[in-house]
Amino acid sequence: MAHGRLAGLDEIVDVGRDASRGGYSRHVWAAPELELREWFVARAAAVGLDVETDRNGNIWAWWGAPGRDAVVVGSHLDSVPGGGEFDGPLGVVSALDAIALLQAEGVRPTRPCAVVVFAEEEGSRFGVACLGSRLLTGAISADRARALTDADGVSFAEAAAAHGLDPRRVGRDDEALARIGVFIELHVEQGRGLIDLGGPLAVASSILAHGRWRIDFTGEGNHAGATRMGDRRDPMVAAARGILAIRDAARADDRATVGRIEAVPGGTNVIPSRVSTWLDARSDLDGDARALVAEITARAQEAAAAEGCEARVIEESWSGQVVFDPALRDRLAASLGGVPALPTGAGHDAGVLAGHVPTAMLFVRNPTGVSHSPEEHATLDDCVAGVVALTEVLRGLL
Ligand code: HGY
Ligand code: MN
Ligand code: MN
Repeated sequence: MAHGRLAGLDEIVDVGRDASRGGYSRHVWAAPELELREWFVARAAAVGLDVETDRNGNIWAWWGAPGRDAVVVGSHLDSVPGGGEFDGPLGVVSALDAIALLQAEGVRPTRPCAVVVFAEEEGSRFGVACLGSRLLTGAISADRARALTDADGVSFAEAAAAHGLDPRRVGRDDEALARIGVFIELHVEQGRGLIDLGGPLAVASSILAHGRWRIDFTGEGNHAGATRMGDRRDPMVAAARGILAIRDAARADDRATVGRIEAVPGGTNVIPSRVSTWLDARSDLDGDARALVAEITARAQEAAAAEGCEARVIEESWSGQVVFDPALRDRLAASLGGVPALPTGAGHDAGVLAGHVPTAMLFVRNPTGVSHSPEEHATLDDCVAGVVALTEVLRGLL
């Protein structure tokens, strides 16, 4: 097995390393993500591609003239807090490498072709995953997106304006969407699917229905020393009960996670007045995911009431189940010698686009089976196999 990494990944290996969390923190329009954008522009230019940023902050690198019915391939460069090296960048680097290989073979595309980098795929800064592709397709309204705020209270509109976009022009972009004839996203696999199957590559079959909800537990802020235990309405205790209830509400095939919690005002000697928890819930079918959240809502309210508190559940985003275009999936799998099809629990820009254009995904084996963590991995051999497969797929589409 070869060691090392694809040259493109090697070039960005130190960008956005997070010394306190481990891994990488590359949030949209923060310094590391801006550096990655610059790196992408330079690397795309080196392959002879013409780069433009659309009105939602997504970057497009065109091989030849932009136009309709294009073969578009790409992924994202942002990360979760303390994320891995491959989630996003592997798809971008592989796309550029695949085009360079086709150019070296003297291939002349018969239709337009572009590499795209979607903005804020993880929603780590503004809370809504796949924000760039949701804006492009109109899956989120421009008004709602403009009003989203980051942890410092900076709105998406303000951040967009500070980075060269016109916030009045963010939103559904029918012209950009009409250019996409087919979209292919290569991605590191994020579970154990390919470990279990013992192969380096798969195509995607489906994505779980999923969404994000903020659950606000409210009680009475008070003094940690002066308030007797029996006199408290402590939303931190309500949240603790609520989180256990969330775990208990989820069945084996569901996914329910609280990965983020915020106490207000957040002092060691202060009983909080509010505790916000963020729920990420997923299930195979839309109805199952909705039923899970309804069950969680009821249990959170019960848990809150037991502590004299209240719980309010606010939906922040929703993505229905995605079944990828079966004909395209099968065509890709066959062109790669019959690789397997795998479902995934992770969301992707490909999932957003799948409702609008024929879309497919290629997965590269992750030998740790771990993702959204510094432990995420892909061997050089498997990454090379991914680039070769993507090249083959593009050859068949161009
Ligand atoms: O959250 C997700 O599933 C994705 O990685 N954005
Ligand atoms: Mn991710
Ligand atoms: Mn990703």
